[in-house]
Amino acid sequence: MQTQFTHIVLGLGATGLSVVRYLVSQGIKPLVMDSRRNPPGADVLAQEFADIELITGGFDCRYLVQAQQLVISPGIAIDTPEVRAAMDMGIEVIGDVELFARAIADKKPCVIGITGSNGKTTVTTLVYEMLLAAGLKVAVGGNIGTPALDLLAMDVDYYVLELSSFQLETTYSLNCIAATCLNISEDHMDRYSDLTAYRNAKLRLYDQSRFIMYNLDDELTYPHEPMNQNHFGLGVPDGDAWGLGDGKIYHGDSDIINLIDVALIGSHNHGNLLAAMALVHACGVEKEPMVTVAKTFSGLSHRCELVAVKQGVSYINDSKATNVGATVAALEGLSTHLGEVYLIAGGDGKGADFRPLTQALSNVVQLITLGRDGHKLAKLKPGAIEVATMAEAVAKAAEMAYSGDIVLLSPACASLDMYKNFMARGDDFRQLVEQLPDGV
Ligand code: UMA
Ligand code: ADP
Repeated sequence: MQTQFTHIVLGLGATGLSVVRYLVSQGIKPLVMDSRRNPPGADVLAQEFADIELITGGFDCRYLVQAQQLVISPGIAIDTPEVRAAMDMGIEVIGDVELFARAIADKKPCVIGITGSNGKTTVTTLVYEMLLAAGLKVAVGGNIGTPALDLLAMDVDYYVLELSSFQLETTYSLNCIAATCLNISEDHMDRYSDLTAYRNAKLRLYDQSRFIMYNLDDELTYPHEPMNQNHFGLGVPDGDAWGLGDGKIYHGDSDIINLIDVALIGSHNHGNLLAAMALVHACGVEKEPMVTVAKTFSGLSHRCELVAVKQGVSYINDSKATNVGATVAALEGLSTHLGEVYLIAGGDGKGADFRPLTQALSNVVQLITLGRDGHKLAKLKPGAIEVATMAEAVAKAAEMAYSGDIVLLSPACASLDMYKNFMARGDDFRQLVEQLPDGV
């Protein structure tokens, strides 16, 4: 007779492993399933939990229909037929962040939640750094890397969570002290029927927050109905809002810092800084720790990062630009640059409509495309050059660019058709650039 399992963990990546660890710590012995033949967590599972059963290569409905709860990883679509069938039978399907929310429901630490199409990791890191600078005990996790459940062991005042739309789809009771949706632009269209469905997944965060910050410059971030809310934006702030005026960051009519003293560059990053300041302000943090971080935090690797200047040409690695909105932000940020811009783009477009890039491409003198959807991007710009490898792309750009120009890798696509992840893509770019001759 087949063993019955009350809890089934779907997916055995970083999230699945964290869920197994948590359930076992609660005295529950789950069954694990993954649709991949060789899921990445299989070795660790065998080492740490030799008695936990793993089924690979698919989701076995015979077990699913007998379970009480399925804990699903973000990489698995909730519309997967086996999962949908279980839900239709009334079986509870939740994600790791919901388990985390239930685990801390009666505890002291507060959660700050950050979502949006772009800027999540930057804002999550800024908030984390500002809370640390204020002398608080903080843990950071979620989509940024460490699964939320792996943070539970830490003794903290705040959890700062980066939340993807996938994670929010299966989260119901997070109860954040403060949260934001930074912006909404097309992403993950291979998982959503349309932009509205994607937006609705993101805005689920608002219903699970006691205070929300939306982006005045992006109507898609506005809450469906009035809430306990405030906003940030790149214009002069009204009332108690956060904004910019005469070269400074303002909270209402109090100035916080001159933009000239801010280490991050680009107007999108000024928006990120405003959001971070507003979130920590809602947690009672004073101006000084915000200013300290604003003066020193110059950005994360692979996000509009200057990797080298070769023969007067600046090479910028923006490999984390995995959607159109991020590439538009990078090109707009360079629009006042005096030299020419050479753009290397392409990869797995995740079903995106690339046309919103067209206007921003007017700042680009030469588009060089690669990857699975490179040919689609190439259609947007007359004279675009299609290449097969990053080495060819860098060589082509280096051959054409002159001193004072910029070569920007900002793919507007995921990397998975050519690389393990966006970091590997950015590292490849950087290494190729480093091999270029220095000379003048
Ligand atoms: N997969 C299968 N079958 C399965 C399970 C997964 O094919 O049964 C595939 C998925 O389609 C996906 C990959 O395996 O391509 C990884 O999925 P996963 O859910 O096992 O991923 P984890 O290793 O648990 O990592 C997840 C997040 N990954 C995704 O949402 C795809 C990580 O975000 C996150 O850091 C981690 O949990 C901890 O919370 C990564 C990401 O790409 C960085 N996120 C997307 C993004 O930022 O755009 C949303
Ligand atoms: P996420 O975690 O949402 O992917 P990151 O901070 O890692 O966000 O940045 C991802 C990409 O988006 C990078 O290319 C970065 O330059 C760009 N970016 C960062 N903030 C914003 C923003 N507010 N609006 C548009 N693009 C942004």
